[in-house]
Amino acid sequence: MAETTRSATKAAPARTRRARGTTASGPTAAPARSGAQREGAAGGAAPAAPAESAETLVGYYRQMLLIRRFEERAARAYTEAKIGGYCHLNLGEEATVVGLMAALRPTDYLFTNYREHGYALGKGISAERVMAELYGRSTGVSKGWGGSMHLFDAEARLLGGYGIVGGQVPLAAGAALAVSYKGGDEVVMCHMGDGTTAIGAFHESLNIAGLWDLPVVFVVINNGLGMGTTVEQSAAEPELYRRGAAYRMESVRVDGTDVVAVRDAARTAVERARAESKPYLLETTSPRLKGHSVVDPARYRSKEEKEALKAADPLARMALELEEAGILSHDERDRLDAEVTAEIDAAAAFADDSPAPEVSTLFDYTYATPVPGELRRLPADPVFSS
Ligand SMILES: Cc1ncc(C[n+]2csc(CCOP(=O)(O)OP(=O)(O)O)c2C)c(N)n1
Repeated sequence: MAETTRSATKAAPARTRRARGTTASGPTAAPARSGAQREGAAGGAAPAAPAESAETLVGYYRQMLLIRRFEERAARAYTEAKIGGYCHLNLGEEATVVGLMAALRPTDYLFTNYREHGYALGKGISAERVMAELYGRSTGVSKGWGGSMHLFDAEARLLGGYGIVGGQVPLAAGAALAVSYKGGDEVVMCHMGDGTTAIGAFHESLNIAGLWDLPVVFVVINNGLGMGTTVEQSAAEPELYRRGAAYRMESVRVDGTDVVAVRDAARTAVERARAESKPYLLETTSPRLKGHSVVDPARYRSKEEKEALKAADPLARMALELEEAGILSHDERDRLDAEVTAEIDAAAAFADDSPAPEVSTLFDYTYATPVPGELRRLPADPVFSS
């Protein structure tokens, strides 16, 4: 049975029913800080998991498979020197990615860290445009200037892709303030790794979001490691979702390898942010199947640990579940795989065939508005060549 740290108070009624795979923590009794707004708004039972249609489940499986094949191709392309710079993969997080994205509307905003290829795909950006960005091509989502860590597409409302650990968290709080100020009903979702919860900006952002009732869902993607450091080595409170209590923010931990459980927990969080303008802290737990980035052989993991990871693979688990439930046979799965692999092959070919960006556009996206007297320092510029 899941553990709870909720205090049964008037402001935070005990949950009567909890979504599958979740552990919850609610705000403790709050003095009347924002008056009636806070009264009775801190609890709320999570919706029961609906029975899923075979179509929905196969659809989720397909999306997870797409992310898996995309990331495998990215790793290969990196070793072929087609991708430069840093490159971090979502291998092991596929169920988390798909579950979280299924809870968002197209108009909702998303901020992530540098481990974001799958989220870009989940936000509806084509595999071609994401792969082209990894290859540094002008057809990429960030016109080839961002690379793997800086995917950005304002139209899809993916507002990055950040390489600075925790850099995205205050920006997400700021975006939620903008939504709130304009009176919109969009929600901001902000992802980060477990290691990020020790960064000062994480706490500052949660504090302000709690204080000002911002419509933002913070999601800690807990893969057990910040590079090679375990959560237990770096966090005084390793049950990270409990950090929400310090900001009187409802928080839940969910099994990140269960796509439906993630989606349901995320829906609860997102709807709470949308309907009540309350922030939420969601923690998902999933394995990081490979190293921190594609160049990390993860030598800090024992042979036994690496072996155990195979059993934790969410994609293999879902394939087995669908087969056992008579929803997707082995042959059907192979066909799906061939289809998805062809899609990724096409994305890689598109990236390969795309041109590099023009050098003259190097500084075009540095500032939102023109900077008077800016020294552009392009190759033909005397300042650059002198
Ligand atoms: C401010 C800052 N400090 C250190 C780094 C170096 N660094 C890059 S990734 C990383 C680990 C972050 O781990 P976590 O937040 O758990 O995310 P994950 O990589 O597991 O997704 C560190 C320390 C950085 N990029 N930014």
